[in-house]
Amino acid sequence: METTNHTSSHQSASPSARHILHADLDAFYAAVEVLDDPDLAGKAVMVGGDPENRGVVATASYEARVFGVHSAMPMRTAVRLCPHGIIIHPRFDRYRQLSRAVMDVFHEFTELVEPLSMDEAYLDITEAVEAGRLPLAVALELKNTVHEKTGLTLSVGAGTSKSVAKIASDLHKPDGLVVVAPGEEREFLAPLVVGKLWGIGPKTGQRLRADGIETIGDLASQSTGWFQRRFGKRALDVQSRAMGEDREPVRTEREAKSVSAESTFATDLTGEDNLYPHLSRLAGRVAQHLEGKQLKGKTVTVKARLADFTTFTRQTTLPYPTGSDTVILETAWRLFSRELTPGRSFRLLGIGVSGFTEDEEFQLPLFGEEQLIGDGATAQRSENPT
Ligand code: TTP
Ligand code: MG
Repeated sequence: METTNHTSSHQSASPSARHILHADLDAFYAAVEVLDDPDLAGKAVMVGGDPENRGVVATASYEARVFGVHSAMPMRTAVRLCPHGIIIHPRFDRYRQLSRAVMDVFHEFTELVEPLSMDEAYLDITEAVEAGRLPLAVALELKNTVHEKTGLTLSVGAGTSKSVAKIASDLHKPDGLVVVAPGEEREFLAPLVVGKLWGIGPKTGQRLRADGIETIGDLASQSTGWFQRRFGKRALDVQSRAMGEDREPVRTEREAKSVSAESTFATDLTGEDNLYPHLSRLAGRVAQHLEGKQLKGKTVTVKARLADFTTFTRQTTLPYPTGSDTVILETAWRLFSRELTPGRSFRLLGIGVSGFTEDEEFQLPLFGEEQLIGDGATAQRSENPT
């Protein structure tokens, strides 16, 4: 196990410091396949769709990643890069089962668990630390308990904010453990590339680099006025994240108001063939997040930004709550395809689901979900020129 402690040995936090863990299972779907078939251990495992059928890699074992295989890559490309790779079709029910077992372990450590997807969550462990435990000890126990109870390994980052914890957990994957001590956030973040910061996508990263801002340290040393000019409404958020000082609370499932995913493209895109795959991927991500949070919502929102930065949203409310990627995608596509006039060029797409049900249980529709989404939905329009 790799254990890195970016700390000086003493950990006297200021009284108000929070202590947050970000935990993320390693190569989740592939790891489950290895768990259930030990013959696969140490082999290049690629979980995903059929290469003959334009299938996509959901995830790959670290042995396959060495060859350049990664999530969202066409399986055909993966097979070319890693011909000896073993392709396995996903078994979502089994992944959900293990996800629940892992989340149950998280809940043994604190009530304050914010799942982000099936294999990832924030844990606020401030209470345990205030009771005298070191974040490092809690993180180690979390890793050990998950491994004992499920056989899976995870990477954990610990810090005084969600963004620092998340960056830390990603740093020494797989089986990583990185603790950033209170007061050392800026030093920890400084050498990392700006793209590691939540909210800095490839395009923003590229523009910052053009201005000589490569690292989070370069970013953090800019003036407040510069952040304001550069990021407008988002200035304070970006600045506080760059300085490792963001105050975003860990939100338990019930507090979530909406679940969304968006992406800015490396180049502006036109046409159904180019845009549909992105919408499909976003729908999958949103469905995965909903699944992780055990939520279903009735309202589906599509957000789009044109090449000229005009931004608009289109929204519809379904007659029943859903968490299904198919329903979300079909609904989003129905909303979006109306906006897809020939030649119209898009720089960003996003999908959100909101309007969560209060009840744990709700009536399933008598018809299949897919049949229902065609009718019964009401559309709203809203525009905002950001
Ligand atoms: P991730 O945590 O992003 O990836 P991972 O757990 O496979 O690998 P890592 O060690 O880097 O954390 O996603 C969790 C699971 O979600 C992943 O096992 C498969 C699924 N997934 C997709 O289906 N499509 C995707 O594009 C991504 C990124 C993940
Ligand atoms: Mg993972």
